[in-house]
Amino acid sequence: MTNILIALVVLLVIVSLVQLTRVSELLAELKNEDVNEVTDNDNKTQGVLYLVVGLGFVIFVIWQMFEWNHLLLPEAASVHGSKIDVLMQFTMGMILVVFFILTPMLFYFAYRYRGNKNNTAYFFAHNNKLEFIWTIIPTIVLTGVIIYGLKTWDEVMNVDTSDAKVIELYSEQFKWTARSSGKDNQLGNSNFKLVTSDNATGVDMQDEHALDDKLLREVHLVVGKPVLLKFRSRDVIHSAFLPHFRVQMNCVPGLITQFAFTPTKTTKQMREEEGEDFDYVLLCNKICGSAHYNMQMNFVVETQEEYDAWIASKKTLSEKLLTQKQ
Ligand SMILES: [Cu+2]
Repeated sequence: MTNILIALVVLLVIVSLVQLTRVSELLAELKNEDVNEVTDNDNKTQGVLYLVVGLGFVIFVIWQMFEWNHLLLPEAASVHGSKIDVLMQFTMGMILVVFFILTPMLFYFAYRYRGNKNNTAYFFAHNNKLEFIWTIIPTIVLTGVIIYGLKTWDEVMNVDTSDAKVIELYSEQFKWTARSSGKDNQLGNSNFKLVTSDNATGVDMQDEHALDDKLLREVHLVVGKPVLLKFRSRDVIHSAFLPHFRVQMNCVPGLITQFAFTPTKTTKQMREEEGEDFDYVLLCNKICGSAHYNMQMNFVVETQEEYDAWIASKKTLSEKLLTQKQ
């Protein structure tokens, strides 16, 4: 009901504005004035409006930077995450410097050089020096930013994974299933042809590495220990997104993708800093269907002792098979 009322009010405002314009046009006709003629006064009004809008926009940007800053992610909770944060801050810093120089100039120039009956335009066709400056400077700066970005990407993606704990994240519309690699730290093979109602992720139980694998509804990680996540998808492209660790990787049907990282803060530490209800969360960052928004799983970062106790309480796939047979 409120929405209908708001729509009605907007409609009435538009109708009255149109009517007002028509009335002023009719008045001008009566006075024998040309409504299409732009006077110096009109230009001044437009110029001042430009200044007001431009200044308002810059003030709004500064206001939201302070007011909404708390909505941004907290400091990265992974080793590589701080590199990504520094890259982000560097890029954002440059954008802001350029923004705060150019935006006021843009609006001020529109005001300063507004139309004036006594002015004629200055014919200015070409200037090699200017062309040179505004081509070369952005080229050098952007090349630098790109090289810095590629270097960071290379450092983040090419890490030593030899002693990382291997965990698989299996995505489907609309949930995640995790598979821990068990004591041998090797995931058993899997194949989509093996997917059944009892074997929802298609694990090949003929492969001996699969016997000690554990299917999990929640992923636990040890603080300071590297982890290698392997991603699969059953249906469409999903995207595994762990915002607090600055981790994101597509999950592509028919392909295994991966991302290795080392968490640096336990869930407990984060709760002390960010509030009691904090949880590390795995989200899907590809719009993969109607319940995409609900596709998430909890991650917990804890000490080695806490992890050992938790993982020991979970059944391996071969233990599950045994209980099924009994
Ligand atoms: Cu998804």
